[in-house]
Amino acid sequence: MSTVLTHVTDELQSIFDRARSVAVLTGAGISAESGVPTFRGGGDSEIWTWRGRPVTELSSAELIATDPQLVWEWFDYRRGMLTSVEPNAGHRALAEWERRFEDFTLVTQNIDDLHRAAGSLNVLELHGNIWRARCLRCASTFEARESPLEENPPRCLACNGPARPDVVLFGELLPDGVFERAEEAAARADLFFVIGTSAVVYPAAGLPITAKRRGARIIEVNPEMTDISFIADVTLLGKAGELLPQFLKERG
Ligand code: BV8
Ligand code: ZN
Repeated sequence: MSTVLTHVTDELQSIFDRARSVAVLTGAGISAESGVPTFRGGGDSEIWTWRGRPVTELSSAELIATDPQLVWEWFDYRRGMLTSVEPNAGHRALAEWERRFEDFTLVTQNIDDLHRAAGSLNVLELHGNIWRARCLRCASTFEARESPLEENPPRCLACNGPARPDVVLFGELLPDGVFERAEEAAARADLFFVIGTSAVVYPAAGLPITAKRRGARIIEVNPEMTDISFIADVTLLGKAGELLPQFLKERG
């Protein structure tokens, strides 16, 4: 069972300062303080629904095969929300951590691009990116930032074919290579942070388990206990935007 703390103690700080290889897995919770809805809204509250349908149905391989225009309307709605949000102190702290450690890997389940907007340079996006589209005809990908969409579906810049969101939907495989690189980082980490995720979606949620098995110390950052708390050495109970910057504070 993990030690539950509500702030960064001197002992936790020295574990952080001594770490040689750090990996971080983030989920929707790290964007919550930017005003982006999470999928499960915290606690065991209902999963996020839109037009009466749950995210697991709206973001699914099944629905994009049967109703791609509805899936684009759902992503257009979410893109519309993201045009007015900024990264928060939690995102910015992780961008600073990247500069502090010789071996640092940031893995995110989020598709909101906020880590990159906060200055993180090397981000492994397990589930793709809401601002990128992929052509169904020639498979080329391109930035599609207009919000709202001018055309549904957007047309490929190369061949004018119909495009889909370049996002991994439920029931779809992750992009080649990304998960393998994330697993390598988890396997060599001596310190692994699990931040803002309910850890129910696989294969992402398997990364802290790999890290633990290979000897990493696991620190969870979340206002509530989760499915992964049982393998955490420490659960920092609280908000990422308040807790992550504490690791960067100069200590007297
Ligand atoms: C795969 C992009 C192999 C889209 C996402 C039955 C049918 C079909 C599939 C499955 C099935 N059963 C299991 C599966 C596999 C499935 C899965 O795991 N399903 C779950 C629901 C059980 N996985 C897949 O399908 C994956 N692919 O398995 O491929 C395969 C292929 C074909 C056939 C068979 C096998 C692909 C999964 C990727 C799906 N795409 N995102 C989109 O964004 O719309 S997943 C999406 O949901 C997110 O990316 C993320 O991964 C997940 C949401 O989880 P969280 O990020 O954790 O968010 P959540 O709201 O749950 O939690 C937020 C947390 O933050 C909370 O704990 C809260 O307390 C905390 N918090 C709140 N505020 C703060 C905070 N923390 C810190 N600070 C705060 N301020
Ligand atoms: Zn094309």
